[in-house]
Amino acid sequence: MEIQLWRNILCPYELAVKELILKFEHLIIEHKENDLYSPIEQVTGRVKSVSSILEKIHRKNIPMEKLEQEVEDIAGIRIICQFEEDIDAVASMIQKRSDMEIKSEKNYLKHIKQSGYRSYHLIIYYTVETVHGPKKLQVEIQIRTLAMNFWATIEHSLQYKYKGDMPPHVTERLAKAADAIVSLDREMSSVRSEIMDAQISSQIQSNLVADILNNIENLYKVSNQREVMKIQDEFLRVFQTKDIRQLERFHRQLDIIAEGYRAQSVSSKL
Ligand code: 0O2
Repeated sequence: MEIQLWRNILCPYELAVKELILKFEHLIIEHKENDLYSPIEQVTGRVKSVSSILEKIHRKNIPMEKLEQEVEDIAGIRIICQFEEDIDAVASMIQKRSDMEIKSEKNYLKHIKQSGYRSYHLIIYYTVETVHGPKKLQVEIQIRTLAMNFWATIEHSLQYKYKGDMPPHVTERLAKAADAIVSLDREMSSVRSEIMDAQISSQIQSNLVADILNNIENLYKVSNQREVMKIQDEFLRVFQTKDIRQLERFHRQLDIIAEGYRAQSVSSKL
């Protein structure tokens, strides 16, 4: 197969990976802007390398003409969550979307691999627009916690190092580490609601501050500068109290002041 042909094959998958990363990252932003906890912590993606594709089709005896049909992970997205409970939330978010159609799932959380590997895999159909028209592709989405990802990354490197011939003492250590990861995920889940509350509060504060500063900036353009300086000093004082209720009160008062200026400017235009 010529190099040019590989480029033609892989190009739409590159587009799919870019689009999907953007879409999942945007979901994180939307959650944060709406003061909601995001079940997605990070998103990464990759297009499988040609050598990895060749190795897979050789290992699974896949004919070249069936490559795109049978190699389901040419495009791969990895979604990292903080807690095990978030994995289900992400899977059902994907299920409800109209731009992604689930083909199959592999639940390595319920059915842990012999290596100790845990992750939730979905194969989806996703359509990209190319110069030749729409193209429906398969994409593998791996959903796992930060802890599961830590383990899988290390184990993947060791698999690469030992090329399928891992010494028993390394396998044993990895199995022990996998057990420790199960305990860690369980432990973190038990404090999930506390951690979520803390993260949501910090997000609310950050959104409030951004809103207040935006309002102050707008006021600066239309009102008396000395007055705006006083408002800014008051904001800094309230901010230093670290009391979210005071910050919310200040935000409401500022909204009323800004509304007053808006009404004034409308009536002066009439
Ligand atoms: P890469 O570099 O991530 O692309 P197979 O590919 O034959 O192993 P299958 O049926 O195609 O298996 O899909 P499966 O089992 O869902 O695995 C696909 C991907 O899951 C793998 O891709 C890995 O990324 C990950 N994975 C599966 N099992 C393990 C494991 O035991 N340890 C680690 N670290 N990762 C695993 P690739 O192609 O192997 O690698």
